[in-house]
Amino acid sequence: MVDLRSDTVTRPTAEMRQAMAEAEVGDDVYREDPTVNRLEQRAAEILGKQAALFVPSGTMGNQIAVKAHTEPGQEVICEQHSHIYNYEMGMMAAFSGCHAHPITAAAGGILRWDQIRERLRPGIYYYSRTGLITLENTHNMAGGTVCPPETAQETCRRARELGLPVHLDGARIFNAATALGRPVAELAAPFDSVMFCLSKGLGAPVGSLVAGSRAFIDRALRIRKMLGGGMRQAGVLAAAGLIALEKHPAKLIEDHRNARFLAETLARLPGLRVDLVRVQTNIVIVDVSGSGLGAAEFSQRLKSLGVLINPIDDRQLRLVTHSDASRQDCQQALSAIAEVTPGAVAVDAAALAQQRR
Ligand code: TLP
Repeated sequence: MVDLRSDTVTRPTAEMRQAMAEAEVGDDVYREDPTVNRLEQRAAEILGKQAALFVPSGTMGNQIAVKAHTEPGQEVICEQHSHIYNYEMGMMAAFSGCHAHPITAAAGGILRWDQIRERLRPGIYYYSRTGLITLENTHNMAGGTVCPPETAQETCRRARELGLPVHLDGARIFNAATALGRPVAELAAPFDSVMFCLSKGLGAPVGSLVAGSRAFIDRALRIRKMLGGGMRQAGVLAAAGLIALEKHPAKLIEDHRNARFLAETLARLPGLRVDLVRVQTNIVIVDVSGSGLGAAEFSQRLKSLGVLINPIDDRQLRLVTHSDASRQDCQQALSAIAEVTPGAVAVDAAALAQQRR
């Protein structure tokens, strides 16, 4: 099977498995796991923050940040198609007692300060107060788009002037940094807190980190425990995470090239539409409605040809490249897509690849 459902599907490398087997461990609830401590320290250094905390998932990392920054009854500003709003089971309400104030950004999913400013609540006592602003970089459902650093900087600067914290869902911040050719620390710098995932493009089997000030992480530690996220000998997981952090950022460029290759080839197939401007990292969203098939049916047919690609709505599929999907796997996926697309000319993906070299 070629699996382009997500970059979460990667298996740990041999090097990760060996490091996991040999990891020095202790009880992390007592903060005595040396490998977890090392991972947290490295993550904080790379992000340029005072401290970081290892958490089992990106969802937990985001929700810890919401709880740490807010009080019940407040509003959290987020983008309409963001992960924190759509795919975290309403946890900001269920756990933090906050409600989401979603704002629809333009097609690229990039929220700008002028849009946010209009939605801030005035300081009248009977309004629900804005407690937190969240941004997402890269923006998953907009197609892995990168937030321009100046846009994020402006939002954070203006929010700080008003005493409002800003959290970054940076599940794929390393992809953003790769696309921009800038250090991750520079993209993380303006934010009060940042969550990033080891288990996506960085290839680790489990885990994410939240990073911020020492005081924020002290609060986050307590909240992680409230959620049952104290993980004891978690060094076996952190060991893989350390390799992900040191070795995998350099590999992301390959995932981005593969996504570009997929997108450009798909854009030439009759019946399919891809917005190439939005293909900036490792995600490709393709509208298959012109093929006469719905996205679910399209996905089912691909599965029968050995290719896994998920629909994200009735019309669109999302393809995500990662370190376990080679250029050849992408070519195989393209051939299957060409076969499923009625009226599509057969695509010789290999020949196309040759042309591009
Ligand atoms: N994204 C997953 C799915 O849940 C959609 C994926 O396959 O892309 N923030 C962003 C931007 C994400 O894309 C995800 C996961 C998360 C947070 C949550 O991370 P996990 O799955 O570790 O809880």
